[in-house]
Amino acid sequence: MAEYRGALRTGDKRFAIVVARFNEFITERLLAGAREAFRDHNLPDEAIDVARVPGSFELPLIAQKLASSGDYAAIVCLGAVIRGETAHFEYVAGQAAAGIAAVSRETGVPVLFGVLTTDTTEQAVERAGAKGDNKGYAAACDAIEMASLIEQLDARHAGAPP
Ligand code: INI
Repeated sequence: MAEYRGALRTGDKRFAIVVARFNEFITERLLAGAREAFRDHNLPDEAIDVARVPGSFELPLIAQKLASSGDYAAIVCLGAVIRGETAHFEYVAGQAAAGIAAVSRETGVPVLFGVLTTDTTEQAVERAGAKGDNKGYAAACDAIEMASLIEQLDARHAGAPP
């Protein structure tokens, strides 16, 4: 029996972050958290590209463009959808989640869902705090783990008989 587990090692991989400008005071904190997580795992700033989109609804399209470039080991999507602010919360949050999941499956590149979906602004602020309480930090760590797992599975597959 073989068991695979992604390691929190970045190596010479490149990562991309797509961040929504809507609720920018929250998403900038998520972005800072994601950058910090990559830095904590020895990834140089030059190995990270950041793309900004208007809102969470636009995250999947740009994630797809970046993922299909083949340049990145994983993509981190960051956004904040707050129920109190919109009657179409379900549409924005639902499409962001479904779109991000679809991009990941279609491209085979891990695309992480670092999108807060909360009832209130206060809840969003809480989840954009320091390290362990920052969903951007967590999503970047998950991106490193998933990229490593994919790398291991690809290496095993490459060595297997056809
Ligand atoms: N986008 C968000 O990221 N968060 C929100 O809370 C939000 N609200 O409240 O509407 C939101 N709307 C914008 C949406 O993501 C698109 O950018 C817009 O509809 C244009 O397509």
